Amino acid sequence: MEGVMGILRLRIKKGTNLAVRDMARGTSDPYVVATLGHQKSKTKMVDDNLNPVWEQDLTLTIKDPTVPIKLTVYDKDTFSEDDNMGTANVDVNPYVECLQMGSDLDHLPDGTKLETVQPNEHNHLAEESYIIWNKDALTQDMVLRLTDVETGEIEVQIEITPIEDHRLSIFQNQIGLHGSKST
Ligand SMILES: [Ca+2]
Ligand SMILES: [Ca+2]
Repeated sequence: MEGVMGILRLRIKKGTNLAVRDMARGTSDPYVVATLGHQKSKTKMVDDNLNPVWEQDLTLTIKDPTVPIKLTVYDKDTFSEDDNMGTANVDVNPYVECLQMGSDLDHLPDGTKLETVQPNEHNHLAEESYIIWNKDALTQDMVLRLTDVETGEIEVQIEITPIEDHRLSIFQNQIGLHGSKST
């Protein structure tokens, strides 16, 4: 667990109005792959559905706050390579900023709104979203507009549970991570 700042649970809820990648059938068989650095995790595939409900949790660990989580939707195909149905990135930095509040977080009541995140060209948000402190974790519900595709949005919830010992040293980690290698 060395260098780990927090455990990140990504709930992949559903997709809306996704792109057609099986032209003959006019549909797709979508699943979502989440990557963060070298970590990779994916949802099950939903057959024949452009508005799939996955409701599946993927778990990743945050080590470097400058690396975004990349979500890619694919259409599962049997006789050819799976088709790309768009991507969206989740910036981890706003959570790291919240984690820097350190032990102050412990005194906050559940449901405290820590930050409002507006849609911009980097975060792929389709609408305004909030980082909430709830039950010893940061959570955020978001609707992400997929890029590199003609249509589609996905709904995800992110939940980050801070690792106690690393709370105070997060800032140092942020500065020292690049170029330093633990052996
Ligand atoms: Ca296909
Ligand atoms: Ca397919």
